[in-house]
Amino acid sequence: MNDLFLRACRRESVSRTPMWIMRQAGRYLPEYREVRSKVDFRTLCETPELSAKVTLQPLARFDLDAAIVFADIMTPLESMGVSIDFAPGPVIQDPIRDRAAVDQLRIPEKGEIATNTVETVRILSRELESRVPLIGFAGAPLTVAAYLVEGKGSKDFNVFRSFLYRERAAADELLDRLTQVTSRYLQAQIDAGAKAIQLFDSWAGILSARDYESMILPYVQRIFSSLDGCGVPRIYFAQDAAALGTIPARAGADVIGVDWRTDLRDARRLHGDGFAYQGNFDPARLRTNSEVIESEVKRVLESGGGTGHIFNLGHGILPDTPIESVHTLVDAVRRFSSTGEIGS
Ligand code: 1CP
Repeated sequence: MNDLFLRACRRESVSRTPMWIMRQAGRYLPEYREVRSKVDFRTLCETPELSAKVTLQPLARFDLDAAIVFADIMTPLESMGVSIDFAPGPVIQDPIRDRAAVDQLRIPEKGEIATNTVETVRILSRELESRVPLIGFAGAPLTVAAYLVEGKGSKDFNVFRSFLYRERAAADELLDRLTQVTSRYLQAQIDAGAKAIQLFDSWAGILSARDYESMILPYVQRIFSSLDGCGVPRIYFAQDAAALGTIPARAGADVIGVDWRTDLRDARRLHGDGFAYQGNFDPARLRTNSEVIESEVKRVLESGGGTGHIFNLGHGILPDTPIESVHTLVDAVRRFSSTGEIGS
């Protein structure tokens, strides 16, 4: 197996910087759109053969060093009794606004959570055995709770933030239930063969550091510490986290995902050499030209410092990204990081 990604997560020496792309399977790929023209998103996520097929699509086109199972951060919520539509982002039929709604959320056993996705992990880990590691994932408690309460995506999640400050007991109960289910779900993916896991905290940036630290961080810490000794690298990606200061480093992960707003050098200076770092090419820069892409790849590789750096985007790839740009990106990362000029 190509173990560059796992070696970089463990901060071991590598012959070149490994890379994968957040949301690497998805709408920018014509072969994904072809599958989606025949089935809706939920059916795609719930059919292991189809999710496995779509997971492998980007690997057939690009030389990537890891795969990530195709599912959504909302996928495990259905086993808690939540009804979700996708349009294309998650839409909650009955947003959670009070304690009674929280108390109705089921806390399923490990073997009952998103069983189809766990089966997909099982299929893929067999199929990828001699190729690249498979990453399992889940949404972080804040990010998932934000959708559940707001009811859909939002810029600032004002309804959710008000709920969090006003309904303290209900919010704590909600975060506690999500924490239990997320810990079990990640463990189920590891049991099924995932070689690393990533917690996506896409909306971490909506809270102040003080509020995040007192109201949210303990839950994230519980999730990561529940996986102590599981033997797989744990990645924490908190988007827009610059204002959160040292919080990402206190989550209990092995790898810190860095969005495009923060320089990787500054992240390393702040959190230290005890972590690997993942990121952080601005996905919007894939809509420029090869000159701009290549020079930015060089800059990101330099700021990543070589050892303990996994190249990635600073957030998910955008649906209107030209395929040619992704080829340019992948080739540039391989070329510039194998020369030995960058990092060591
Ligand atoms: O119409 C379609 O085909 C659905 C579009 C789509 C896709 C391809 C959605 C709805 N989810 C996904 C897959 C997905 N989502 C993956 C697997 C793909 C891969 O990485 O290769 C992953 C890891 C996610 C995770 C996810 N979903 C996050 C965290 C990562 C991030 O980008 O911040 C978030 C915030 C979501 C919510 C979500 N689900 C779908 C969309 C379009 C969104 C975001 C927009 C919104 O809130 O409306």
